[in-house]
Amino acid sequence: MAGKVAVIMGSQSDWPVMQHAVDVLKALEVEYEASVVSAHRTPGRLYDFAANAHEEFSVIIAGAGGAAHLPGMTASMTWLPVIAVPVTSKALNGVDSLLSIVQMPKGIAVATQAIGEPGAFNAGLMAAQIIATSNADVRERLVAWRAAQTEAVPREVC
Ligand code: RP5
Repeated sequence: MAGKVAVIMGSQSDWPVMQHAVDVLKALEVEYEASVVSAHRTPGRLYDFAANAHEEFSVIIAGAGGAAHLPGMTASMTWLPVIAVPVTSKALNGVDSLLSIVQMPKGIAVATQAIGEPGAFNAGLMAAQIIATSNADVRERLVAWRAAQTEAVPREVC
């Protein structure tokens, strides 16, 4: 069934955050491929990836930090949905990444998540939700995962 996710990040140093997206995809048995694609250090790699991504993938998760243009540049070159993760930065704790990514000018859409680990985790979930619209197996696992999460919240405070 359809639905492979590309997980790209601007640097190997983004992996400690971005691995949380991959953790979710693994848990829900969603096919994925993770790689480093830097908008400013490997622009040729970015162009090749974005121009051809629709032939292999259904959704893209893009994480980057600092003056983070990877998600927006990727989105400008593909019609696939791009889910963005503002990676926590050393200088400004990811606020720079968030503001760089979230303020996309009108005309090119990027689905920006929260800064850091929660954003990466939710990016994985969002990608799975998109895949679930056309893949019944992923849908079933996602619904079960959500139910287990709900079940795990105790009512009583101890
Ligand atoms: C961005 O610059 C990357 O996404 C990363 O978050 C940040 C720092 O990269 P490194 O200097 O650690 O490779 O392009």
